[in-house]
Amino acid sequence: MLGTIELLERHAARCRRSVVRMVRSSGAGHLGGSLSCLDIVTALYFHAMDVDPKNPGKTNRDRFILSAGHKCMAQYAALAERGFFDISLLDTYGKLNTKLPGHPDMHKLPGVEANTGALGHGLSISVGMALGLRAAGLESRVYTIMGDGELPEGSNWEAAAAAAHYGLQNLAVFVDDNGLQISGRTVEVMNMEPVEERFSAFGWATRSIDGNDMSEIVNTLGALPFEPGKPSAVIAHTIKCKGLSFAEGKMAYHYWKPKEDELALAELELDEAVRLGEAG
Ligand SMILES: Cc1ncc(C[n+]2csc(CCOP(=O)(O)OP(=O)(O)O)c2C)c(N)n1
Ligand SMILES: [Mg+2]
Repeated sequence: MLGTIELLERHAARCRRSVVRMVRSSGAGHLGGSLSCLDIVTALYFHAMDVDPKNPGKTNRDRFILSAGHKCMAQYAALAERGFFDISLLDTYGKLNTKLPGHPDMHKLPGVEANTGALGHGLSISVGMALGLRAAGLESRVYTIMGDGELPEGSNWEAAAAAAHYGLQNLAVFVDDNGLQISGRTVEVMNMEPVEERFSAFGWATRSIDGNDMSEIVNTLGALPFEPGKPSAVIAHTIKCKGLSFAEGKMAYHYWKPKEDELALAELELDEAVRLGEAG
């Protein structure tokens, strides 16, 4: 029988394949960041979060905020895999009047909690939600994914201060620290290191992990909140484009508009990963 980690890895392999399916349908997409955060997104939807695909608006659900909204192919893939909608809807990604636009829209797709894509707003939204859940007496958590490239946005640090001030232990942030953003290495575009110490100095409880290692992700989720009365920040070291050998760690694949031969190569590689997962 498969254990938790193997099952989650199987879901992640299928979700990676779904990401490339969306790129096939629309012709392009934010590949790199979607693949780097995908293991975390998978663990959230299949291990950590109390959500109900049949009742996506239930009051006591956990909330997921994808602050770096351009990574939404990861969320769409996980929502489809979890049964929020039929997987064929993925083929409408990025098309006119789709429920799956290039940045997530809460008014179009059940399961999406906020409209994101303008970087630097997700943490503020998350703080408000965490405060609201606590005020309502609910045990629900807010899980937020940020990109390392959005950390320089000043609004994040107002939100970080507020989260600590209000002792929001029901808030957990994952920084998808893939070392790259749209135009170069994050430390060269705007150096925010040391990121973990920065959150810690703002009053958060912190951890650093390998954000593409399912065991580490699951252990980390099991340890939340890291300290009572504090928000938790996970600096998740990841690889941009994780899972596609020819693209891993390369800035050129931030936004991917593939030629047919490269797309076919990607499909072959990810089909094989799915097959291996199913065989395991
Ligand atoms: C306010 C704002 N400024 C600029 C952009 C354009 N933009 C889209 S993705 C991106 C890079 C983000 O880097 P990161 O958060 O590290 O994401 P990843 O590396 O995972 O793709 C930028 C600058 C934006 N979406 N919003
Ligand atoms: Mg990045």
